[in-house]
Amino acid sequence: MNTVELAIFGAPPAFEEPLPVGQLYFPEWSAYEDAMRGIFERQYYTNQGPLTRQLEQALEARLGVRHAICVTNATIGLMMAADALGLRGKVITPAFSFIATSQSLTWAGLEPLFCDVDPLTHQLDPSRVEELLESNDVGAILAVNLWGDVCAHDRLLQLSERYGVPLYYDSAHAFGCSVQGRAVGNFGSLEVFSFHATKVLSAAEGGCVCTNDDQLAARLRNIRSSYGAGPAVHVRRTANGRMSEAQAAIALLSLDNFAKTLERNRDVFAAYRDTLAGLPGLRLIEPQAVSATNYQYVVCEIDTECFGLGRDELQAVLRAENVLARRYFYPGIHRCTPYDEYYPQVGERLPVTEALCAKVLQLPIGQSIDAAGARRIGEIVRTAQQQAANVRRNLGGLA
Ligand code: T4K
Repeated sequence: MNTVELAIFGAPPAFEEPLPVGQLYFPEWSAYEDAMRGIFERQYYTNQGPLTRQLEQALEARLGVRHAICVTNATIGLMMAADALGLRGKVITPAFSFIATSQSLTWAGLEPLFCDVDPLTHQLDPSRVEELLESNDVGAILAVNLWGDVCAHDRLLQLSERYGVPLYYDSAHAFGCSVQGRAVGNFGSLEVFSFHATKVLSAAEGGCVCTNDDQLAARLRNIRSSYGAGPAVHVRRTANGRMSEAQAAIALLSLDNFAKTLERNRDVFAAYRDTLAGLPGLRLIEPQAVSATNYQYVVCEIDTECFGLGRDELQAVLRAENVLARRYFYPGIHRCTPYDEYYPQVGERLPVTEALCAKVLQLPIGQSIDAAGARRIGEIVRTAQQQAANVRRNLGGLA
């Protein structure tokens, strides 16, 4: 393995252009132009247009799910889901997630009941879920399928049935994953995907709620459209969660390219795995519970003592190389506004979340990087570890 000259010591940055962490797939210009021309010619821009319907059918067929309801973004999909499920009160959910997970509950008038996660997989810990169900009046479980992996669904389902509370999923990170041949999108009462530009299937902005429950789907379709839509069913209130035709067009093109996206991600992930293998104090998180993953994120844990540098120091080293590694998720949701004010002491019962927020670092994957780039980043990380004492001195004691 090569040792490289580090930019923090004055070498030129390893990459000329900044390398972001997200997927950032965008179609070829000519395909994009054709799709936009079609929309202009039809003069039908939103409100369940032909491309949105086509996308929903393609998603239903691909996932083997009865209903795929496309929405503006996953955040509003999660808000609509909480209303469609008729939830009240406290909802068990991880604080180790993107803040949108909990914000969806707050917007729906619900209270997130933060639950700790598994230290190895980072997914919601069913034992901690059970403790919270025992000691609280709980309205639902909102689990998050993180990092192209999934939660311990069977155990969560048992708990949801035993305590009579619905189980639903924020699957913003899990499009394209499956568990023993069953596509993610078919688990729990419903699942919500994100099609944000940083996600493996992109509509630039967008999302989708999937369910096999006809009644729930009818409610979701009504909530999505301000005047209601489809068969008249009772809903508490409606919103505007509609996906535009431009978003649907991009998502359809992204879906056409999906096999290539997965192949590229697999190669990049394998290159990271090879170059980072055996590095003291660094653990690369590998999806555990899925039979197929999307490799949407490259997540590392940095153990400061063993690696010789802290996570933030390594991030500074990488930034100097134009590698925009991110600290997803930092801080934990429980330490963000307004939750830090609502629940100031909650960190005490989230020791795993607290530890992960201090040591997790996300490396680039997606369109802006190939396997050679991933190897280069791996070599930078390896060199930083080998020269940890000098790096630390140079950075001047960054935490
Ligand atoms: N649940 C979970 C578990 C989630 O992770 C998310 C979203 C949601 C729910 C909600 O889904 P949506 O409502 O968003 O559909 C990003 C994404 O905006 C967000 O979608 C994602 N999770 C989250 C994990 O990451 P930021 O604020 O960290 O992204 P941002 O804008 O800093 O972009 C990341 C990097 O990519 C930067 O270096 C800039 C670069 N970039 C970004 C965009 C959008 C580009 O170069 N071009 C671009 O177009 O949240």
